[in-house]
Amino acid sequence: MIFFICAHKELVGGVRSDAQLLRRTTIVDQRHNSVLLVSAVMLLWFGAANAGSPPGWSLAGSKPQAYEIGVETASGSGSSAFLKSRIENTGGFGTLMQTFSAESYRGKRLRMTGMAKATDVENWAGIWMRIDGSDQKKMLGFDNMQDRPIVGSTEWQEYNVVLDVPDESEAIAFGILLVGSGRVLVDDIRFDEVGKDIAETNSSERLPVEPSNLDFETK
Ligand SMILES: [Ca+2]
Repeated sequence: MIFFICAHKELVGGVRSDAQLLRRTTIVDQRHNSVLLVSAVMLLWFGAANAGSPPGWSLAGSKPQAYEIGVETASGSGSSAFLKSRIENTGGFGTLMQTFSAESYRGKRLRMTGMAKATDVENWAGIWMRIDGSDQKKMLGFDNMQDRPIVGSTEWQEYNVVLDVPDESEAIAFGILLVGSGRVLVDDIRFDEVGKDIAETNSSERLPVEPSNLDFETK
């Protein structure tokens, strides 16, 4: 739980600084548009990794300076985003994230689905979603896959996070996080309203419907 609270504060702090950085970077990028275009065309053919925030996304976390985000384009299979460590001992986590209004999803159960691929993830990684109210100290919902982490090296695989969006929700933050060193790719994220028959993945909310094994006879 301590990690959850720390993560929340760091993520909120990281967004503001990154938004400012992004604005500055955009101005510089416009000056070098022609150079970037030529480079992009040359690299695209072989598959390229372009450093810098994908539009709409930012880098945050407890140690964002230890991580790098960007877009990777593989020949024939489109673009995905990467989040990777810049150093071996990161001393924390980095996340590729964005935030949007909860307005369209209030009172609904929301499932986030994303494709992810891990390479040499030393500690763990996961896709995550957080539901925020007007009081930023209190999360209304949060799941970062800590109880079902992505570890080591994996092929492309689909992952889900399911959370209720209470009526008092203001914002929905989401992304992919990487704790420690390694590299993750993420792509094709989508959000769907689901019924109450689909269980929430928020571990603290996932309580059994009934008490069980009260006579201790279950083997
Ligand atoms: Ca894609």
